[in-house]
Amino acid sequence: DFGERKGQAERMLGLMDVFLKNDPISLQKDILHHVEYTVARSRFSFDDFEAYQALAHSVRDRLIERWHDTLIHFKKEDPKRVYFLSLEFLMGRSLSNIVINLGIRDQFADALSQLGFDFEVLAEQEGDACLGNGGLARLSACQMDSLATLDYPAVGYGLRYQYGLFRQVIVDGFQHEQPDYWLNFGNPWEIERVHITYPVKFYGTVTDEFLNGEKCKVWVPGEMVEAVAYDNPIPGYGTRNTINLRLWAAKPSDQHDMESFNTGDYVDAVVNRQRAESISSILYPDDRSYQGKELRLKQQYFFVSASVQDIFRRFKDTHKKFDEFPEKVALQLNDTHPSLAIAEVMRVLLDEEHLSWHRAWDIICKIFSFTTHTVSPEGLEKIPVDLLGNLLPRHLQIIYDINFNFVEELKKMIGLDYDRLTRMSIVEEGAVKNIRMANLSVICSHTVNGVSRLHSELLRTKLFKDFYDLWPHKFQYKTNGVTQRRWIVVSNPSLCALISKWLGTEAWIRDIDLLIGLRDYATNAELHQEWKMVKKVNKIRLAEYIEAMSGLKVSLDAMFDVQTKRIHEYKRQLLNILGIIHRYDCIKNMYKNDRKKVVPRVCIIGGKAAPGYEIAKKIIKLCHVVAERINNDNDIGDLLKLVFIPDYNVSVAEMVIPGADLSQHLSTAGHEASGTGSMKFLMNGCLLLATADGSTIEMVEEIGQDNMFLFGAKAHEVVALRKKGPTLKVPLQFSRVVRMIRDGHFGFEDYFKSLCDKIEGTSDYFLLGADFMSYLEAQAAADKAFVDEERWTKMSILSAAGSGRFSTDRTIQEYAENTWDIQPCRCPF
Ligand code: 475
Repeated sequence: DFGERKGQAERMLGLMDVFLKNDPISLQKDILHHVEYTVARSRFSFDDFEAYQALAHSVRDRLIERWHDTLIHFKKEDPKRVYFLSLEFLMGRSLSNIVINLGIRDQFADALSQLGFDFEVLAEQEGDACLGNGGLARLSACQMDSLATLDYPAVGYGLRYQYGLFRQVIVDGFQHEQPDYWLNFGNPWEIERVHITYPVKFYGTVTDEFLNGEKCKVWVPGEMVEAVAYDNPIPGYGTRNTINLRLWAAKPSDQHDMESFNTGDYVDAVVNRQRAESISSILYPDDRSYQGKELRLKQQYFFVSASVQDIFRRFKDTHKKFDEFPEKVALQLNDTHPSLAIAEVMRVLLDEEHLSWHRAWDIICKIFSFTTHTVSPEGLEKIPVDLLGNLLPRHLQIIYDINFNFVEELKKMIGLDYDRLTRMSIVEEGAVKNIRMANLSVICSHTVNGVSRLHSELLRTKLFKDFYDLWPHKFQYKTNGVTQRRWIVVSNPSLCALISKWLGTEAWIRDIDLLIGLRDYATNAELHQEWKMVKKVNKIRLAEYIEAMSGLKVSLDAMFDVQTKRIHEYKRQLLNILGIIHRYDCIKNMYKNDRKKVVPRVCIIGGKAAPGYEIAKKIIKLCHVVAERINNDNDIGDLLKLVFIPDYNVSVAEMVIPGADLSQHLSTAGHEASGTGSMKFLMNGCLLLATADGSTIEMVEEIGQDNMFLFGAKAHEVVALRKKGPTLKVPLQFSRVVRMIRDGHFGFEDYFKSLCDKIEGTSDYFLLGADFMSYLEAQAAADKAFVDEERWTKMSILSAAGSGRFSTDRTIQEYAENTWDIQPCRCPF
């Protein structure tokens, strides 16, 4: 009875206020309410962590209001949505980011201080959500922030790993990995949706059956697990819009093996069921190599299948004809990791919705876009055919069919050029037959994006040249970005306030192009004073962290020189360490008087090595033995210090980046697809010492090469240099520092032998020797600039002022306009 229901609805509304209030008393009541009833502690006795929990729940309540409103608004408007599929999201902490985006940080801080708590202290209680490895994963997180802020109707899909990226602990200078069981203390930012579940099938066989006289394929699975949705609301800044990041967790399915319960051992059967959960239990910690592991493939299909079912369910709620699908759905593949979605959508359209191949394929070609984050051919994902055929027999058939049609078409276009046909085929023949996920993605996507201009050029001329020649129109690029909300507003509040003061507005937080206005004051003495103060405050914070962590006291007058990122040979942390040894050696050999001229440095290195990556682990150990030697040399004092920051993650980055004077980005040119760490440093007014690689090339265009320290071979020179190989003359300075390591100057000479072998003679693939002199020159230029305080500060201001192009707001806008074809859909306040 409608009348009665309406009456009830009115009564319910009467019982609740329309929205939660944000005045100090309401906030305090709310926090105490959660202390007592959610955290279940007495309101007269709770500690900082419990206060954090109560605070987080009060924030969560307000977040949920907006999230509901946004979802209802999207449902009503039914716009075309983008579904962002990524196996990794590196969110870090959420509290500060959320209250800032909701515009209620100060209200909460005031309310807390009246209760005797400090907002910042409570915010530090939160652990990081590390559901990703590195650049690719943090990019997804920044892009979600921009999608919400720019009001785009977007949904993120991923996996809810129970163990995030391993914690790095250093024992005697060696990396050890410890599990990151991050859900141990609960997660207030997720909403468990016990009723949003989908069955996901694995293994089994495919049979031909007849349905209404038509032959069709039926997949009879051998295993079934349940995907349960966990929703993570992502608020935009300066808007009510709050979008959804839906992460899937695996649970045993009720439809699964009923048989064994009737026949076998009950306890064994229950234990067996529980194994289903292992699918979403752990994040793979390798950020570049593929090992053809079944569990990894299961993870990929698990999250793809659940997401695709969810997308179809939403579409079918309001639409009948699948021809409208491309008008409502854009599917973004974040690298090839989710590319099974192509075969899965095809399977659903063919086998479940019974569309013809022709109609289904037509839809596929309109909905997928693909972004690749890699440069090297070895980085491209391959799946052994046997593995795929066993786990997903129907998908393998579909991929073979797609390939057959593609190769037939290709023959018509290019003739019987077998080499080229072999290269372009989705199936790689050989001792082990493989499915090339990148070829599948390129063939089935309407757009292929690179992550910087140089990267896109390398894709067109090298990695995907054959495809570019065929379909030039498919290839675009969107230079990466980072969100200024997290990387300035959250992590550097003093700089944030300073920028707003000088620009006379906070509008730059939504409209990053306004930052350029700082250029007008690049030589203003008053700004210089305030700018230096901000840097000092952040250096103090970083110095305190270093002391607490390692006991090392560092001088605030020294240049804080930082290189933090995953450890990789191509990123050349080793070049940095060799440079540090060289600097140490020079100081040692100086007359006492000359030492006065040395610019004091605190060199900071941080980053994780993939657990199986031996060379990377040796680099970490080398850093420690060199640090041990230098830091304990009384001859050196404050002139040089070396610190390794363990367990580098998002929250550590938020503290390190604002405190850096100089940051290093040393990848051999042509190897870093984009690089995003550099953008965070740039926004924080940190000067860059870098090669002309990835996005740095575009930074030079924004801030000018006078405001950066560039060095090293250019991408086009690298190939020629490698060819020269053995005839290349390596500088004496280089041989000398390598010899110091070999001769046991820092101990462990046997252990480091293979590391030294990798960079000497013909095996110096990443050209440390060839770039060494140029690197030292750039370092000398940085020293020279640093002693001229006025010049340095001006460069620093111009770096931040020129960083606007590197906001994900720009990246996302380009994706929306040129790749996804979606419009903003703003929820009314
Ligand atoms: C690039 N991660 C950066 C960044 O576009 C670039 C690979 C396999 C499995 C798990 N993770 C990965 C990456 O490939 C990755 O992080 N790539 C990085 O993506 C964002 O800025 O140059 O190396």
